[in-house]
Amino acid sequence: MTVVALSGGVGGAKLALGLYRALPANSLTMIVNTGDDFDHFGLRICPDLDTALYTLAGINDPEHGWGRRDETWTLMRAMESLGGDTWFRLGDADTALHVLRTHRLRSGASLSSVIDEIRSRLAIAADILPMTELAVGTMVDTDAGEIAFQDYFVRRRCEPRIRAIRFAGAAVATMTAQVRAALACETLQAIVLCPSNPYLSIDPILAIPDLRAALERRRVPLIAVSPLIGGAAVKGPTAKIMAELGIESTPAAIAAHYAGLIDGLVVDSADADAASRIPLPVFATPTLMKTLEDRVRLARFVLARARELTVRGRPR
Ligand code: FO1
Repeated sequence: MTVVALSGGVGGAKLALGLYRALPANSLTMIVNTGDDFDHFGLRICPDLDTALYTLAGINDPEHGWGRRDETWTLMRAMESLGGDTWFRLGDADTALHVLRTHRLRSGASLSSVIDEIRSRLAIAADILPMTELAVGTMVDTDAGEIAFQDYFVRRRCEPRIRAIRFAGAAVATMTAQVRAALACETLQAIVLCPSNPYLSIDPILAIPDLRAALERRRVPLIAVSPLIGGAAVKGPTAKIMAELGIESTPAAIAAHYAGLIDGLVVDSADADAASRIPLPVFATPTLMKTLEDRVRLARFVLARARELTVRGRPR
């Protein structure tokens, strides 16, 4: 049995870790957003892929969710003293990964192969796949003009008001061969949309035309987990962005956003009454993931509910 999880960064990786621990070894494949990737000081930075690697390896910073635990910051202090930019905080150990990846990519390696090399080094028994090998960049149109993702998210702390979001390059991008194989795998049992920001983190994955088409052709249930708890996001700007885009921050709006794609939605117990307004199977359970036990419990719940679902419009 294998399970595919589509994920962005911190929130999605929490559930992915639960799935990783709940499933037998080598049963989980993560398809990860690369719309946040960017070049900084000449280094290729892939935040969501690195968050997936560090989280599944158990070496992520538990406070921020991104970066490594027990990190040191000599590089950033030296950078500051030299007058360099410090708005994007690169830890010393984390930077080793950015340097190695950049070196490998410049030597002609694919991003998929570099991530797989690191995955193997970190002894992770799950596949971690970039959604595409091609450049896709999340661009945020705001009242301060159009801004690249990290500039909006980190440098400007999501403060500008969002008017629209686009994924530059997505229309001509294609999924990787590994993503295609994972979605066509004979032993695939379920596909999970992790509780990442739907607009900034899951949409870039869904914007790749052949990847979306493969999801639509699936023969297995696709279940999403709402990132909202009682109308607010646990962390990050999901609710703020929904308000700015004129969307109510409710599970019904999340279900509508994924309409035509998902077979069921997991919502927090605080949102249990949303079910009556959603034309899909809705399952309520506590979705706040503070501990590893919370992550594994939610993962088991999601897998059990996925087993009960039928794929819309098609017999299984
Ligand atoms: N997020 C921040 O809010 N501030 C940072 O300084 C920061 C540095 C950083 C370094 C490496 C890395 O892999 C991720 C980092 N992130 C940081 C997270 C990153 O911006 C992610 O794209 C977002 O969390 C969205 O997933």
